[in-house]
Amino acid sequence: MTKMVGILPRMEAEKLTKKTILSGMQPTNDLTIGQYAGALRNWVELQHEYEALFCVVDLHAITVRQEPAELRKRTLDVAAMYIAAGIDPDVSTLFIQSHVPEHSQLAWVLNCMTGFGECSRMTQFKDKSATHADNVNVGLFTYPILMAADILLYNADLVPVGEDQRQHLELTRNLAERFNHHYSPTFTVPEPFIPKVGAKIMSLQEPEKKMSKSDANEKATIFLVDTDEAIRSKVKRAVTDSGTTIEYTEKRPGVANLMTLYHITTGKTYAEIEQEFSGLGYAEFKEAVGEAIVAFVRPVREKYQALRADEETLKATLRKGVEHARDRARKTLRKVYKKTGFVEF
Ligand code: ATP
Ligand code: LTN
Repeated sequence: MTKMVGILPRMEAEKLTKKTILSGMQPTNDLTIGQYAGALRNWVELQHEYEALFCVVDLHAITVRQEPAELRKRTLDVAAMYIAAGIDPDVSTLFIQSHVPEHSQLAWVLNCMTGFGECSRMTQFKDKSATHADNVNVGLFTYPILMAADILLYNADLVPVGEDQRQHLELTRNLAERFNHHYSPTFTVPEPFIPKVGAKIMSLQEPEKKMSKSDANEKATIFLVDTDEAIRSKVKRAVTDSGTTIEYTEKRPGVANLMTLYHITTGKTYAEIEQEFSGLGYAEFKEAVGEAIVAFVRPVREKYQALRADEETLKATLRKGVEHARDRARKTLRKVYKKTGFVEF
């Protein structure tokens, strides 16, 4: 191995020795500051330390109804946003999930190893069945198994996600262990990477609820494509409480959430923020939070718009990514098929 490394280009050699991270997001709407805080921010941080693969999970997106032209556009939008937020396509592998058919193929094998009861317990399934009661399809039910396939196909060591994905990661770990135990060691059992701060950014309108890209109330969510004016107005109208001081406490989720957003966009600690606003009121605080988010989002939005204006380059980046992803995926699937007992093709 050491000898081989000497004749390989540096990046390829590093890929052979580094641990792997993998993550993805659904192209169901514009990305939010919540997704940045919970996941994307850590992808950017970790990409240099790990061999990093990031996909746009379009197969997952169709578990709720999608308009085809919109889905196609949003898939490229999300890929561009990954780059705009700091993913370097020369360092990380970026690709579209449906371009690697091995995801669906491995998902089938894992489907046959997952209990009906295990899927029934998934809280995201329960929530989505309630919000999409007119379309509770089987794909929504087996969604976490496809996610497990995404992760296990690349033997990811670490999966950077927000708090709401913890249960899916637990299922992924169980499936990896089950397969390894039933056949022979095959999959890496992945660890979730859920940040201490920012793993669950709350809605600006209902601070007891997660900020979601599909919230019906636009004022509840800050999108990374929002204009400066939209951001200022959303923060100004954010629901707080009847208190007056700026303190980080779970008892005041609205203020705590704004403090977290201020921390994410400025790097200041909670103690520094409390100090900065001691003696000042909510109006001054919200104004500062609004400006900090504007200053953070503006360059991301502008870079995104430039990337999106050149679709050919974006598609070429994704084509380059998929080649590397497929190489890895094929190898894992071949092993899995063999161990399962399928005759070699
Ligand atoms: P939806 O609400 O439409 O189901 P979503 O907003 O949860 O979607 P996903 O594509 O499911 O978006 O999430 C992508 C990643 O961003 C996941 O790792 C998820 O945990 C993280 N994430 C999403 N929303 C938040 C949030 N409010 N705070 C922190 N992390 C979040
Ligand atoms: N279910 C995830 C998206 C997702 C994902 C993955 C995340 C699909 N496949 C693999 C990490 C690794 C969500 O955020 N809703």
